[in-house]
Amino acid sequence: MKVLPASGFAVLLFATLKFSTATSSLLAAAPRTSRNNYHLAQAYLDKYYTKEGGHQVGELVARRGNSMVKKIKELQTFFNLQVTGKLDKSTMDVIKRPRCGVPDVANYRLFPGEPKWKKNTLTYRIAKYTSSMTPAEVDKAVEMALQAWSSAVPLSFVRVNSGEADIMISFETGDHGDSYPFDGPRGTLAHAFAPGEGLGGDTHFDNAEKWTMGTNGFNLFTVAAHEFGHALGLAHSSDPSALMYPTYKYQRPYGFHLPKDDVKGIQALYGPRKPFLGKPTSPHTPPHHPDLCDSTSSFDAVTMLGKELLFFRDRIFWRRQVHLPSGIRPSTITSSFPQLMSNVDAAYEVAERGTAYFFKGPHYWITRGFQMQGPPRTIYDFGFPRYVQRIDAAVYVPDTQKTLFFVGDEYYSYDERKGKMEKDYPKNTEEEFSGVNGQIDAAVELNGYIYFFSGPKAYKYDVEKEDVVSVVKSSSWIGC
Ligand code: TQI
Ligand code: CA
Ligand code: ZN
Ligand code: ZN
Repeated sequence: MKVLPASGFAVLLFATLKFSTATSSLLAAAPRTSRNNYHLAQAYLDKYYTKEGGHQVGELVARRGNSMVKKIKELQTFFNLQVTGKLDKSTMDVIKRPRCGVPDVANYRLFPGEPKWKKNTLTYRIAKYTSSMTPAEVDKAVEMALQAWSSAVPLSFVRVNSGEADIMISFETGDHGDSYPFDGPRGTLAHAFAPGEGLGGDTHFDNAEKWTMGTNGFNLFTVAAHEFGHALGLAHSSDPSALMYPTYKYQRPYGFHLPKDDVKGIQALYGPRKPFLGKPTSPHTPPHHPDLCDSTSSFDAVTMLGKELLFFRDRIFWRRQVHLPSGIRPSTITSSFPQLMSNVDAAYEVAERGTAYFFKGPHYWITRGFQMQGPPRTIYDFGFPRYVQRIDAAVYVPDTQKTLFFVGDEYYSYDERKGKMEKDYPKNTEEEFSGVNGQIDAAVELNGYIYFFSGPKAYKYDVEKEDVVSVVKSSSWIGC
């Protein structure tokens, strides 16, 4: 078996699906006494929660009991379960799930001496811009990259336009006076200094790179989010799913969530955000859905499914009748599509076939209504090149029987009749869909119009006129 990092849901999802047949038979064979549960849990916790577990040998039974509770709580926090410290049903379900043999320990690293900021409000200033993006785009990418971190810890970032800020941000070429000259296109993209006085926190981007909002070049949000991790005190992580892992992997700015390992790392330095509001959730209220009507957020995916429109964001989806904007209710994705869990990238339906397709990372699932049809498949079945690792949005256009897949600032066209990707793609989205700006987060076709969701905006695009006919707030679609 390939060794996988055990942090994060993507991996778990993979493990669960892959071995689900083995699970059920194992579970059926195991006697379900609580004593048995205790020993199973103990073995599991000792194996995967080794950091505290190693030095228990020879200690008093009472102490050992205590540390079990601690480890159970850690596990419950890790798997987003209710933190009871007890071996309740949902906890035992996780423990009994087969998995790869890698502990759930963190892989983040701090710098030697663990430098960190000694105040909670930090100033930043963008002192020099690049010519490859507009200043407004740079401002937005920087703001979103800082916000990715401030959402996890009690830090706030305040922008200033003059004087010395804690985090001075600039695009620089070649030698720029800090004895770390840039090297022209590719190679080093950027660097940041660990927290401290003077150069501390300062973040420089190589102006020789092609910086972009999309995937055509280096994505500024992605690189800035990584650099700000350094500027806040994180070194590189050995967890390949971490933002601080030292390889470039495009991250979608909208709907971005700091990976678990980075959250653990930054919280090790600054503690969690709002530590006193962390009330345990009762078993019958669903976990908090922050700002359901947040007018700045977009959707991860939108699709028709039968007679309903489905809107996905994070762990939630909304169902509505096309012509009835009332009675829209959010529910968790897990409750209807357990395999998808959260953060669906894209979805579309081919109504005449009665099938829908849901995309998440390099996998997709087929459904008939709410019924999943078999295990996940790979998106490379559609003929995507290997560098496409996820899809931002997908929409089926019945008139042409083509499905359009949006990836970064480009899109692909898939011929559903021939079952083949069309030649001469990808094409640039903004060039082909005049009036639609920014990266597409989600798209859906209704009565000859394609609705494109991009950040807080929803564009209504007339397919025949080839132009945008109106723009509304994305959130107005779910009754906000
Ligand atoms: N720049 C390196 C980086 O930020 C510079 C660097 C190496 C560094 N080791 C460091 C900075 C330790 C602070 C502390 O990682 S880079 C990525 C990657 C780079 C690399 O240009 O190579 C990103 C910049 F590898 F993750 F993709 C941004 Cl996202
Ligand atoms: Ca360079
Ligand atoms: Zn520099
Ligand atoms: Zn780095």
